[in-house]
Amino acid sequence: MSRTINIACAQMGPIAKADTRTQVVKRQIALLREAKARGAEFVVFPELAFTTFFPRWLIDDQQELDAYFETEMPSLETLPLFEEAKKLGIGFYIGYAELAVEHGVTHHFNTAIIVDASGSVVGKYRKIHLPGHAEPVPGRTAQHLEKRYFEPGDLGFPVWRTLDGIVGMCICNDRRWPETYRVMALQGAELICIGYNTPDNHTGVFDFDQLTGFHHQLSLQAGAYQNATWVAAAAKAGCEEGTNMIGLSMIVAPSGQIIAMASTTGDELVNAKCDLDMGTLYKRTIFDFARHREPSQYGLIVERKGVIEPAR
Ligand code: ING
Repeated sequence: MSRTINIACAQMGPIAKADTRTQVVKRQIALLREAKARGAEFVVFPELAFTTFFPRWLIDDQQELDAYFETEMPSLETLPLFEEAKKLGIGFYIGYAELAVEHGVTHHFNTAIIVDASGSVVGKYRKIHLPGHAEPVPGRTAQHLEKRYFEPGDLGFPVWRTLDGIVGMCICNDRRWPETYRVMALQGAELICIGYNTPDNHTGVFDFDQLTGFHHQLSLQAGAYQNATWVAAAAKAGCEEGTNMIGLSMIVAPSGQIIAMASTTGDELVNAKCDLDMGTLYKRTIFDFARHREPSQYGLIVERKGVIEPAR
C-alpha cells in the first residue's frame, strides 16, 4: 500500500499593510477550496501569511509593531481558516508572527504550525535562522529587520508523525542552511514544509540579487536530494508595498526533481501526488546515514559558529 498524499502549495500574492486578517483569510479559504477541488489533503501556506512582510520597515512604536503579531492561534479573525480546513478535511502548514508570554516573559517569534485535518495543531516551529539586521541599514529602499523583531527559535527542528508519515517544517531563510534539513532527516523526515517571503533585492547588489530565484530553487533541490525527503515550499510573492518578492512556490521530490512549480506571483495553487516511500531507495543506498556518515569527523559543524582560518 503506497503512502501517496496529494500535497498543495498555496502561494499568496502581496498582502498590503492595510489588508485586514479577515480579508487575507478569505483569500486563504479560496485557496483551500481550490486545493480540495484538486484532491489535495494538505496545504502549505507562506511565512507570515496573515500580514504584510513588516520587517521591511523600521517600526519604533511597540504597539504598532505588536499589531502584526498573533497572541493566540487561532484567533477570532483567523478561526474561519481553521474551520474551513476542518470542514474540507484538509491539514495545513501556515506561518505567522507569534507573540508569546512564557513564564512571565514576552517573546516574539517568526513561527509556523502544522494543523491536521481534524483542526488540531500537531506541531509548532519557531524560525531559527533570522536573516538581515537588527539595526536599519542606511540607503536601503527596504530594510530586512527580522533580527530586530524576532528572537531565534527555541524549539529546535522537530518532526511529527502525521499524514501517514514523518513531517517536519522550517521557515524561509532556514532553507538555505544544510543543517536545517539534516537535523530533520536524522529524525526520519519524509516531507519538509516551508513558507517564505523572499525579496529580490536582499543585498542591493544586482549580480547577487539577479540570482535570487536560482538560489531559492538550488537550496530546495539540494535539501530534498541530500536528505531524501519531499520539500513543499510556498511563497508570499509579488510586489508588496513596493518590494518585489519571488514566487516559484514548488514541490520537490526526494530525487531533487521539481514536480510542480508556480508560474505567477499571485495567489496560485500548485499540487502534486507525493509518494512518501520514494525516499526509501535513497535512504537504503546513497543516503543510508547509519552506514555512510562519519559524525566523529564533523565536530566543527557544531562547535564553531563563524569561520576561523588557519594561521598564516
Ligand atoms: N527572507 C529571505 C530568504 O532567506 C533573503 C532573505 C532574500 C536571503 C534573498 C537571501 C536572498 O529567503 C526571509 N524572510 O528569510
